[in-house]
Formats: sequence, structure tokens, C-alpha cells
Amino acid sequence: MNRIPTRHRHPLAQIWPSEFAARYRQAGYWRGETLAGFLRERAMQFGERTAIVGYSNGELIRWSYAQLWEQVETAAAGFLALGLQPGDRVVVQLGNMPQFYSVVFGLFRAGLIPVYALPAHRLTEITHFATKAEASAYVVAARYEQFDYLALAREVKAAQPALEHVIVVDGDAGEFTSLSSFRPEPARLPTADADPQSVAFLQISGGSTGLSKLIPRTHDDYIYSFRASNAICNITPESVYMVALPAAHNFPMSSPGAFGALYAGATVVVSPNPSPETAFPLIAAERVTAVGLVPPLALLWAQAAATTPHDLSSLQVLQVGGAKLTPEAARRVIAGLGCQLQQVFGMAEGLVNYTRLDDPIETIIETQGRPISPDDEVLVVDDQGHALEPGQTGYLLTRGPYTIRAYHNDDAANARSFTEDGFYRTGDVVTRTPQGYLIVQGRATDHINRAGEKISAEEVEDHLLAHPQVFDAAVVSVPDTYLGERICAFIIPQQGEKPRAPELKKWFKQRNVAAFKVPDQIVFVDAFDTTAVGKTSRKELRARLRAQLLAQEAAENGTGDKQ
Ligand code: OOB
Repeated sequence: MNRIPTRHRHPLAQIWPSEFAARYRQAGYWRGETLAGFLRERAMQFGERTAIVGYSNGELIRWSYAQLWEQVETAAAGFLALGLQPGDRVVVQLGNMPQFYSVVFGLFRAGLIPVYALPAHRLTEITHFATKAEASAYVVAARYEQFDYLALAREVKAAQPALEHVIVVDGDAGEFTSLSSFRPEPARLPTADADPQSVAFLQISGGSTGLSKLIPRTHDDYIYSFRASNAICNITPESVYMVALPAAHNFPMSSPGAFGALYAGATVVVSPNPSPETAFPLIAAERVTAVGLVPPLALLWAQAAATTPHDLSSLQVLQVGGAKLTPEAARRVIAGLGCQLQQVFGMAEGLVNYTRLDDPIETIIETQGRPISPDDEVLVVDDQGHALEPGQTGYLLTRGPYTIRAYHNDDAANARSFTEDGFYRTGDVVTRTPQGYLIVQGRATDHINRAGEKISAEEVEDHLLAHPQVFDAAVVSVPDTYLGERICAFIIPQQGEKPRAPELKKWFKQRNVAAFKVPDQIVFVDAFDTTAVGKTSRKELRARLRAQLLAQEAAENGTGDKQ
């Protein structure tokens, strides 16, 4: 047995000081519900209503609440029959398919802990999550978007032997376990629900330094965030919510997302990908009422809506978040789709801000909304950590009833990311209006927000530095018309050698990392000009290179994106 014995694992916990926990319970935010518990209740309440619609192996599947719950219980029993023990962590890497929900709720039902990976992640990331979370199992689809996950699973298993089981949700499972081999065995299932204060799953952060950190969220805090989101976003049993972004992202999961929709007894429609070609016919056929998108997709949809033959008139609310939607883009989205726009500024660590549906149009266009909860504490501070007045711009810190106090198993990140009194340093630079709305101006940390996907500059640099022909590398974000930001790598080649840009891009594939981390633009330089005496920090260097590039592009009259 390679399994990491329970007693040797890092304990999972997310702990708020007792006076805060008492206040959040007193205020009715934390109600002692669990993720599996609420779905069981909905199955009893809404048995025959449609819970989930989506494609699996090219076939449209439609599950009622009762059927979804049956799938959940079968999955739970199957995981436990493999020998997995409550508390074991399971890396889940599934695309947008109905089984995403039967698997994760099945894990909740069994007391197992999903660790969410994205379909784009590759060996490097999956091994990191599996190692960091001390995972015992890995759930994949055989193929998704032309990629062979069985081959990846073999590599992951070789790299991380403690990961004992691979479960394949559809297609040929090869030497691994097929989800369809799971049988309902009610006797195996725990009779008691999980502790509502316990950690339900590990979400991944859009790491600003190095590899992603793991975010432990509890049943109580997460359920509060989507229950309160439902009220703000007007999600009712009649709503039809579409998941168009990757299902494992916090935004389409809980803001209010699929979990909010299921909590409300609404219908979740899972679009296999976010392209208008795929999503528009589903919107028309299922009468979708709400969907969340990142800004580049919202602009694409607004453009495609002008000529589409599909009837999009059921759409009531288009939520846009994950990256900054400029006022100009907001106007274009409203004009193109003709439905209500809602800006969403959130983070997997917790805090979520929404513009309200009845806000004045200027607020909806110009701001990224205000927090969900009256108990979300928001501080905007200067370099010295002093609180600033409304209207001034500074660093956003926050704590509250659904914002974590610590990452999992990462003392260094925790020391950096949280103040002594438990505020999370979001890394975002914002202005708060006198009405308490936030306007995102930029960020303090060096990551690239590429179409909503957060990429650590340091992580990309590390991959480049591993290349034999690279002497030094600095990676920066550059404004991009389509992506919002793109990844630009400045490279000093080794003496006498000059790698070609396409080769460097291929290098990332060889390194087995997600394709969204590959630099979009590569600029070769002879040296980094260190004008200051002594060693310049990476942060300053990146800022200077970025400024030089922007100045140069402006001088060339912004002739569009470069390769
Ligand atoms: C969402 O979550 P993450 O964890 O992928 O990324 C969080 C970061 C924020 O700190 C901020 O830098 C950026 O993404 N961000 C925005 C934004 N929404 C997120 N920046 C500007 N404007 C916005 N509207 O991205 C996320 C989680 C839940 C709901 C929505 C988004």
C-alpha cells in the first residue's frame, strides 16, 4: 500500500477565531448545512424537476434532482468500495460535463475531499496538487477536448505513487477503474453528514508566486457565499443557470454558479465549452436565464449575438468577472446582448463583489460591485498599511464569513498573504467609492490575468530558466485587446546561442505545463539594464521592462499584437 496513512497527513482545517465564528453563526450566515446534505434535501423537495443538463460523450443527458442524487450516492459508495477513507483527498480533473457534479457531490457524500484541477492542467500541475494535497485518488474523463487523460493519468501515477486509484468517468477506462462500474451500496455510506465547519474541498489559487496554493473551504462558509449570491442574483427554482467557464472555477461554481443554482432548486445547463457556436443553441433550447463569463468571452458573445439565428431572449442576466471589464467593454456587452449586465469581482479565497441588479446603470458600468455580506470587512490601505479614505486608491485587504484565514499546508504563503489580524491580502489595487463599491485599478502582485486565468510570472520564468539556451528571463503582463492581458517573456539568451521563439513555446509542452502559461510574446534582449546600483528586485525589473515595452509600442503607434 502506497496510501499516505491518515495520521501522517497534514490536517485539513480552516479556522476562524471563536468570536468571529460565533458572530457569523449568530448572524445566520453559517447554518450548519453541508454540501451533500442540501442536495439530498433538494432531491426530496424537487425530485422530478430537472437538475442538470449537459453532454457526455456527445450525448445530451438530462438528470432530475432524484436522478442526480442517485448518481451521487452510487459514486459515493463506489469511492468508498475502493478502500478510500473519509478525509482522503481526490484530485478531480473533469471538463464541463454532468458527471463533474455527480463526482464532486459523490465525494462530499462519502466524506472525501475533492481537489479541483482544470482540464488544461498537465503533469506538472497535477503532480503538484496531488503531492501538496497528499491525494489518494485522481478522477478524469478518458478524453476531453481531444486530449488523452489516460496517458496523463499514467504519468501522474508514476510520479506520485501515493495516488493509488484512477477513476475514469466516461469512455474506455483502460487499466483504471470506470465510474460506470460503481454500484449503489447504501450500506457503505456514512450515516452522519460531515461536520459543517470542516473543510469540504480544496480549490486552487491563481498563484502569484510560483505554483498554485490550495484553498480549503468549509461547508458553512461556502454554502453561505452561494446562498447569499442567489438572493443578490435573483436565482429561484425557475432559473436556468448555464456553466460556460470551466466548471471547476470558483465563479461558475458558486457565484452563484452551479452550486447556487442547485441550492435554489433551479436547473444547471453545462456547456461543453464557452464558444457561441456551442452555447447559443443550448441557451435557446433550454431557455437559459443566467450565465457567467470572463470579459473576452462576453465581448465575443456580444458580437456573435448580432448575427446568430438562435433565440437568446430567455437570457436575463449576463455576469462578467474574473478580470476587469472596462466601461467601454461594458457598454458594448449591454448593447450586443440586450440583457442585464452584472459585474462580479471575486476570488477563490473568498470575497465576492457584485453590482446589484437594481443598481443605476453608471454603477453597473463603472464599478466591480460591492461585497456580498454586511460582515465582509474591506480595507483599502497604502504602502505602510494605513487605511485610506473612500475615493483613494490602495491595496485591498479583506476578512469575513467566507474568506479563508489560511492556505493549506503552506506557512510561507500564509505569512505573506495574511495580516496578523487575519485579513487576506488580495494583491488587488482598488478604489472604494463612498457607497462602498470597488473599482479595480490593477494589482500589486506579479501575475498575469490572461482572460481570467491567473498565471504567476515567477512560475513562467522558472520554466524558461530551465531551458539550456536561456541565460535569464523576466515575464510580465502586457495589455491585450482580446485577452485583457497577455504573457510577455523577456529573454537573455546564453552567450552565442539564440533559441527560436517557437522552440521556447514548445519547451512548455515538453515541461508538461498547462498551455495557457505559454508566453504569447517573446522579446530577446542582450541584457537587463540594471541602472540602479546593486541588485534590482525581480519586481522592479519586471515593472521597468513592461514600461519600456509599452512606451515602445506607443511610439510605434500601437500597431496591434506581436508574436
Ligand atoms: C475569480 O477568482 P480567481 O481566484 O480566479 O481570481 C481572483 C482575482 C482577483 O484577486 C482579481 O485580481 C481578479 O481575479 N478579478 C478581477 C475581477 N474578478 C476577479 N479583476 C478585475 N475585475 C473583476 N471583475 O476570478 C472569481 C471568483 C469568483 C467570482 C468571480 C471571479
